[in-house]
Amino acid sequence: GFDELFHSHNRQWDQLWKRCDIRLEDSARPQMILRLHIFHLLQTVSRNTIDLDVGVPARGWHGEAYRGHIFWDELFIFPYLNLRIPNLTRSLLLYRYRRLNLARRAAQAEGRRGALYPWQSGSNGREETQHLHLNPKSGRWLPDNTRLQRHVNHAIAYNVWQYYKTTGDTEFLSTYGAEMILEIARFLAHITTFNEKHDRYEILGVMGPDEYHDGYPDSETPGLNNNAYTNVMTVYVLRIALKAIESLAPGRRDDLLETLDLEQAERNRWQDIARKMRVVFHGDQIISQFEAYDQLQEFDWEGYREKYGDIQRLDRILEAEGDTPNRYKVSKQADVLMLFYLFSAEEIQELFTQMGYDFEPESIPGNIDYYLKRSSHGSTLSNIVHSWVLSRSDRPRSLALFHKALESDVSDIQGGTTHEGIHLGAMAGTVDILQRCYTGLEFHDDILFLNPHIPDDLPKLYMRAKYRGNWFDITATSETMTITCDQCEREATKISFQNTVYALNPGDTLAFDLGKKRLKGGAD
Ligand code: IFM
Repeated sequence: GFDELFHSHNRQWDQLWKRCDIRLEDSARPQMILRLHIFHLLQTVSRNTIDLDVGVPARGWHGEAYRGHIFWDELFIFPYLNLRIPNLTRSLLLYRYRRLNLARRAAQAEGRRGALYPWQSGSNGREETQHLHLNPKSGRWLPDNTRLQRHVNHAIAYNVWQYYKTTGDTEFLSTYGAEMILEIARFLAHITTFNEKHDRYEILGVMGPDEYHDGYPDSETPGLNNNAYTNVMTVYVLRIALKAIESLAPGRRDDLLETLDLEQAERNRWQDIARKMRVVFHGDQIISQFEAYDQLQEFDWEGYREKYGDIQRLDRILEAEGDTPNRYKVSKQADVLMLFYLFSAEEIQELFTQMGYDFEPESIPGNIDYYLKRSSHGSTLSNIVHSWVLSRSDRPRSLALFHKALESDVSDIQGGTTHEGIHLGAMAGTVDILQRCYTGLEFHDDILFLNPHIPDDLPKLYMRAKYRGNWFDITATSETMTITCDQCEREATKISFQNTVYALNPGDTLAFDLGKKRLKGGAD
C-alpha cells in the first residue's frame, strides 16, 4: 500500500542523504541547488541500476535532448560517485566493458587496432552521432563532424584509472579495467604517426572538446592536427596502460598480454610516443589548442555582444551570417584548459617533462587567462572547468563561475535547453568543485592529499567521503579544515597536508590551520 511504500522510500532517501549530502552552512539558495543536483544524480544512477546494463546519459532521463545518448560526461560525474557509492561507478564502467567488442570492431572498420569507443552511444554500442544537424537560426542542415572527438576514449581510460586509484579495486582492474585501458591505448598509438621533420609523434584529423572547431578554415576535410588536449591525454593513457600492466599479478599479466597479443615491441613504441609526442606552443608558453591555432583571426567579442546580446551559441550565429567559428580564436568550452582541470600543476609538469618540453606551472595562469577571454561558454560544462582551473589563481572569480554553474538548469541559463533535459555533467561538476577542487582532495599511492584553496566567501563546507573502505567527515572554511575518520573499518589512513604525511587512526580527527599547519590529531 501507499503508506508502506512511502515509508520505505523515505527511509532509502534518508540513508542516501546521510552518505551523499554536501552542506554549505547558512546559504539557502546554493544549498538548495546543490541538493537538487545531488538528487538528480542519485535518481539518474542509483543502487537500483547496479548490475543492470545502464550507462549515464548526458541529460539524465529528463528530456529528449540527445535522445538519451551517452557522451564523455561521466568524466565529470564519476568523481562524486567514486567517493560515495563506488560500486555504482564500477557498474557504470562495466557498461563500457560490455561494449568493448563493439569498440574493437569500430577500430577495425577504420583500419585500426585496439578499441574505438563512439562519441555518442546508445544501447547497441555503435556510433550514434548524427551526420547532419540543424542550425535553428539559419534553418540549414549542416554536416556534423563531432564524431571526431576521439577524446571520449581518453575519458573512459582516465575514469577506469581514477576508479582504481580511489578504491584500490584490483579485482576490477585485473578482470575488466586493464583490458579497456590497453585496448584504448593501442588504438591511440595506432592513430599516432611520426613526423620526421619535427622528430616527434603527432595525431592528425581529430576534434578536441571545443566543438566550435571541427576543421581548418577553407579546408574540405574535417579535423584538426595536434589538438593539445588529445595529444597530452594520449601520453597519459599510454603511461597508465604501462602502469596497469605492472599492477597486474604476474599470471594475469601474462594471460592478458597473450590474449591481446600485445608484444614488447608495441609497448616500446608506447614508451617512445610518451617521450616524443608533439604539442604546439605560441606566444609566451601558450599551449596552442591545435596546430596553427595562432594563425586564426581574433574575434570581435564586443561588437557581437552589442549586436546579439547573448552570444553563447556563436557557432549558430556565425553560420547564420555565412561565416564559421573555424576562422576565429573562439571556443565553446574549455579545451586546452581541460588539462588543468584533470591534472594538478605537478602532474602537468611531469607529463610535459616526460615529453621533453619545459612547461613551468607558472605559465598556467597565462594560459587560463588567454583561453578564458576567448570562450563563449556555449556548453554548461564550460563554467565548471573554468571555475575549477581558476581556483588557484583567482578564487573570487572561481567562486563567481561556480555560482553561475549552479544556475545552469534552475535558471536555464542557456535560454531554453533545460526543458529538453537537465545537464547532468554540469550538475555533478558543481558538487565536485566543492568536493575535490576547493578541498584539494587527491589520491596518490595510498595517500589522501588535502591541498585546500577555499574562497574566502565560501560558507563553511561539510561533507562525507569514502576512501578505500573508510568514511571520512570533512569540514572546511578558508581558514581551517578538519578530517575525521569516524567509521573506519581499517587501519590508519595516510593524510598528506603541506608536504607532511600524517597517520589518521580510526576515531581520530586531524585539524589544520590553513595559513599554518596542523592544529591537532594524527601522528607524523
Ligand atoms: O558532452 C557534451 C559536450 O562536451 C558538449 N555538448 C554537449 C555534450 C553532452 O552533454
